[in-house]
Amino acid sequence: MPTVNLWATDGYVGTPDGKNVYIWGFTDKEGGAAQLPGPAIIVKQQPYLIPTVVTVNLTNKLAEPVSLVFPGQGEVRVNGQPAQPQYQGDKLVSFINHALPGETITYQVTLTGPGTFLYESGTYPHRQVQMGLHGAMIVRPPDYLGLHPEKQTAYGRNTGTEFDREYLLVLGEIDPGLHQSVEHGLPYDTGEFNPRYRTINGKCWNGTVSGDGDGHLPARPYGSMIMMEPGEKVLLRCAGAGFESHPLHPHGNHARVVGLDGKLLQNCGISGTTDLSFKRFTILTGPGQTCDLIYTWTGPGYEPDTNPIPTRLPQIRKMALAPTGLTMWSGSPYLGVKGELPGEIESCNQIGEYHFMLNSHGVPGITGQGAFPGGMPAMIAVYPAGTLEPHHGMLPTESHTP
Ligand SMILES: [Cu+2]
Repeated sequence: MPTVNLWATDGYVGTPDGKNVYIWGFTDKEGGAAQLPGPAIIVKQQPYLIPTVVTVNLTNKLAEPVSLVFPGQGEVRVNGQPAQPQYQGDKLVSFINHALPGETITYQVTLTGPGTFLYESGTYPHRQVQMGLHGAMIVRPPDYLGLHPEKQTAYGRNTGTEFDREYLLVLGEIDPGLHQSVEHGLPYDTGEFNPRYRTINGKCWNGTVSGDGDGHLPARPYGSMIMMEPGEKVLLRCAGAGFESHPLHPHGNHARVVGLDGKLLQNCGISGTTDLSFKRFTILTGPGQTCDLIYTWTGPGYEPDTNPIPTRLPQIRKMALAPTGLTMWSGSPYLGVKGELPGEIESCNQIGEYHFMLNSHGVPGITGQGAFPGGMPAMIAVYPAGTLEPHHGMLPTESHTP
């Protein structure tokens, strides 16, 4: 059975306006700094009817109690006993047994089934979860087999959830006022919540287009640069870790919602299976909610010889990104083709790939310091067929050795 070791600790993350924000968070490295979001717990379920129990050892390096809750999972035992909420007098402190400063506590979590979930602190959650004490939990179906066309699925074979690549998008916000109050031990009124930064995997634009494990963002190792090839099925695992709802819109095509809150949108009745999955223009992930989407892009006719598209070059001032002299235009409307670009303009499309935005349609969500773009736009990059390495967007089959 898989065992995961987590430490609750603190750290700092940078913001696009050059500030450093104090955070709390989890790390799976002893002596490591807090990570935002916490390390994804990825486990493969045991064959059906055999319970899968994940052991999570939490060591608390913070100065107040910290605990872990696992929304959507089955029974949780703590140090072998049934879990209990914790009170101080008549005041609820934790939804579940917590670790006091310096202590280690062991949770045994019985999984309910495959899907995308969150784990988070159950202690003063209005403060601790918002400070960063949260992460994603991904449960793979028992028949999961990576790189197998029918068995690389979100919910199991024959559930219509096969995918070619997968990306984790943990959505949240940062109110620097809260973080500053916590850093200096001052009181904070949650009613005054005023997030200045909306984040995907802890990052604002343009950190959202950095890849997995980019060295300059060590506390935030999960990328949100969606890289794919035409026709591929891309599983987007969205998890709402903040207080706000985030309406994400992938440009280029609608996405199909195949799972909500770690439940497959399919009903198996006596007379067969009813497919309850649906396509949406904009997909809302609410606080505490998870949402599994499958996104495909198949642009018809991107052949310069057989399907010439009469396209006029945009004006130069519309092609550049601000005054940088960079553009997302390759100089050609054809996938995988680069054309002439005038003047000093340099193209970001290194091999003529297409870029679409994947962004929040909430206005505060796509601005930062009052300007667009900021906050939570990310990008989808469609690469010409056969040019993308298979490892892009592949999370490990299991994050911790069984
Ligand atoms: Cu949009």
